[in-house]
Amino acid sequence: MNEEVVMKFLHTSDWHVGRTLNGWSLLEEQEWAFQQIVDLAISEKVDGVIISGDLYDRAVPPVDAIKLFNKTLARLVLEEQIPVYAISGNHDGAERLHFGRDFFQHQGLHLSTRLEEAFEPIELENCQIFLLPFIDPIDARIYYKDDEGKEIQGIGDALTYILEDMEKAFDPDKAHVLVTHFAVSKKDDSDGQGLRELMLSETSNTVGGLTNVTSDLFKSFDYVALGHIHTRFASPTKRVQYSGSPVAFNVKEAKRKEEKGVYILELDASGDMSQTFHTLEVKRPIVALQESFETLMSPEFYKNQPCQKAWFAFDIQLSSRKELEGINVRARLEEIYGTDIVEITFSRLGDVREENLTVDQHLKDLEMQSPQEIVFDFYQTVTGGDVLSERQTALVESVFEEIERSRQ
Ligand SMILES: [Mn+2]
Repeated sequence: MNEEVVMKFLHTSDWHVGRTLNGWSLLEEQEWAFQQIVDLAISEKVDGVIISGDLYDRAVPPVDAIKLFNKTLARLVLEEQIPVYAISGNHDGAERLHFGRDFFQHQGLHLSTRLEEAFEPIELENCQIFLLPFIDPIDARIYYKDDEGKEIQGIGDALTYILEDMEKAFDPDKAHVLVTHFAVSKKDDSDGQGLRELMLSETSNTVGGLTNVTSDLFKSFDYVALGHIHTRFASPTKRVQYSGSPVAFNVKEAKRKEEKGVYILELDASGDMSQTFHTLEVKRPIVALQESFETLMSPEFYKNQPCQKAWFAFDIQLSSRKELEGINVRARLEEIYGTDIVEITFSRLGDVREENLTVDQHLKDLEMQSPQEIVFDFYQTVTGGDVLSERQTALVESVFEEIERSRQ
């Protein structure tokens, strides 16, 4: 037993290197965050850095993104000899990231991108780390195709079998850590509704048809380092936890004004654990303002804003359509606030607002639905109440499954 040995890890996720904000590059912001993460890993003397998926924003990332990611990992792993434990997420090109895995492993960069790599844990002095990348239920069906009686419908079934197999490799004298990338709900939120609401801050097209995976599925693990949802407030428990992304990626998320950061965990062989959240400094904040044009242009208002030092998203409130006729709104705003204006929208003041709200509510309801649900509703509407047959339903599901796969 090594119960006196305490190991320290840094947990981060969803780096999305190469992400843009309405077309603006966020690389500088990301670089600033990664520098702080590496500095923290050094000053805290961690035994490893966990990155729970979505390393890149796209399967084929731009060259500048690859350079930044390479530089960050080189500093951690090669200069500082701090091991990295990482997996691919749904945004990553798993096969591309797989390149060099065997060479990197010897240097201390442990990266899993395939299901079959998840079952052999990395053995540390007092714990075992399992790296389970984001997968589709189809990957699990293929992996288990020779096992009769393993019915895999959704990701919940797949995870049940996968975790069972991992447990066979458990060393009872060590703690067990899982690094993975899925939408996991709190135990009492089994339809995932609460999670969907939080996920609206992310790309809304992955929100639908989420999950029946709840945190109790992972009860044999001492810590589950999750990625996928970009806010730590979606964490089901202290032991099944999202670190959130290190940077805010869009205006919706910026409106929540939550601080971004990473977790530092301390873990002994019996699974005793303590953790602290470390906030990361923001270089250039995203500021969302909802005001009339007149207010935005008045010095009393804008002298209290971080003009020229932030990304701005303006929702300009109008009392009539004619109000801003003949005015180059963007140019006027740029003179005061700077050229980093990522969004300008307009909304009507007064009684019209009520109406806008219901439209917003309707759009929000749509966003909350899975693509499948939207098709079913649409079918009902155009046929006057008919429901899809079993065959039609299966067809719709398979089409969306294919789209989902091609997107990864
Ligand atoms: Mn993500």
